[in-house]
Amino acid sequence: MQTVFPKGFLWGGATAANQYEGAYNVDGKGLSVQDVTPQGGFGPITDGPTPDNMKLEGIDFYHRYKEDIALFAEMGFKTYRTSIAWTRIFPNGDEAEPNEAGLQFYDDLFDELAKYGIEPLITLSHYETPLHLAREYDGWVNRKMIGFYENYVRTVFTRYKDKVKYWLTFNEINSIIHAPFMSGGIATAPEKLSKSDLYQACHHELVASALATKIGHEINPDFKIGCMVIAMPTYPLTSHPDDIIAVMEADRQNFFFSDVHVRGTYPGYMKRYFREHGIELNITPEDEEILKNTVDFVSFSYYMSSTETADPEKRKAGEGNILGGIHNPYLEASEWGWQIDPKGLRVILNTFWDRYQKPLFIVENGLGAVDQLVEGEDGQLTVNDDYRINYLNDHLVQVAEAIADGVDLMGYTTWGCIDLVSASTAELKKRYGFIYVDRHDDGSGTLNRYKKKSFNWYKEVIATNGASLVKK
Ligand code: BGP
Repeated sequence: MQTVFPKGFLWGGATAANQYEGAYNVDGKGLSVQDVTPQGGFGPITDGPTPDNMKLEGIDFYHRYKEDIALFAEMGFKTYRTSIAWTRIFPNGDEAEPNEAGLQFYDDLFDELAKYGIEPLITLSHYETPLHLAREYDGWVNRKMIGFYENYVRTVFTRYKDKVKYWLTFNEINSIIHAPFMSGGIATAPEKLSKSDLYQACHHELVASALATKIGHEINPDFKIGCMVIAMPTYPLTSHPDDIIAVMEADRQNFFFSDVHVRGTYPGYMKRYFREHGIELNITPEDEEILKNTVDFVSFSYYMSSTETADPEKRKAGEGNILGGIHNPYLEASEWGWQIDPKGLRVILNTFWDRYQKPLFIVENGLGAVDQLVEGEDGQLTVNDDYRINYLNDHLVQVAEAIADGVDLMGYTTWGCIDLVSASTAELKKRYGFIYVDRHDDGSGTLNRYKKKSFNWYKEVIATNGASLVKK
């Protein structure tokens, strides 16, 4: 295929500290909300860390990062997305002074990436709220969180100002609506959480995000700071006008977050939603000023589209994707029931571009699947993951279509470029990587790394800047 990917396109992979670093209590690290959710972000909360929690050890990236980064470099990564674990820097979250050992770890990690010319892309908060802040303050419901987050981001921006250029403020900030504990550190049970408290928490995160953008630009004007949202284009089940309105309203629950980040002010449709749902928010004039610090780019994860209808009967009948919506009869689904829709990626890229005219960055996309480790032709253990290659190829072909449409896209990082623990289910058997990690849900495994077939496939895609992709 003739490539349309621009020169300097940031090809790479994405991870998050809590899903792969392990070493959950090493070198002064504090506990985060992940250490008490052994069944994933939607599951029950335990009193403390339990041995069945696969995230405690992760894939031990903390001790193996040099070996893993060498493999990323071999694939030709131009960028690498990971998060800083807030609890390595501020173990409880409300301390005045940071933990030096935590800061040193990320210094070493960024130095290692620099050795290979790989540009770090750093998420400041990826579902890793310090547990103490969840328990003591009810997480982002509490306004004090803005100050704790400010202290944390100021510390890491200052420390890494010459090592990191690309930053994301909150991973999938709109997920707080679906998973208040994992995403917002909100300890109040969802059924007891009022809508006012939930949207107040959203507001606090939005203010904190804008404040981080402001502080970051003051510390280093060259920083590029983006928001990060779950992108999910919504389709109508039928052409009935009521279904079209249902789509518009569903979309707005997601667009709300990127609209505020890009426009620096609350959209009218959200003010109406608050009014009509009895949601009263405490928004100060200072908050309104801070929100005016808008992002440099919009980044997002893309796994699925969603389908909506206004018909309650059809709604009941059709179970859809993890984040709602109903079943789309035209799409197939992954083994975890996530409906696969490469063209939806072209749709959402165009939608965001038309809406914002801001550079975009796809920072997550990929297929979670069960992999089988087998002996390859060269005698080495490998995984013949043609299903993953097909999935990524088909999505990237649609990315190319969007670029041809005129979308300004900075880069593409596949999710879980090395196998890691799932966010939604905390399973290891849901694998996304180009690199297989020998670790299993019962805790067994050598932690050895093996290249899957997709490893060389992706290497070729990067080396040819997309020319090796196959348009079917
Ligand atoms: C996103 C999260 C990631 C990641 C991914 C895949 O929502 O930002 O942390 O895990 O989804 O989801 P899962 O791990 O549940 O398959």
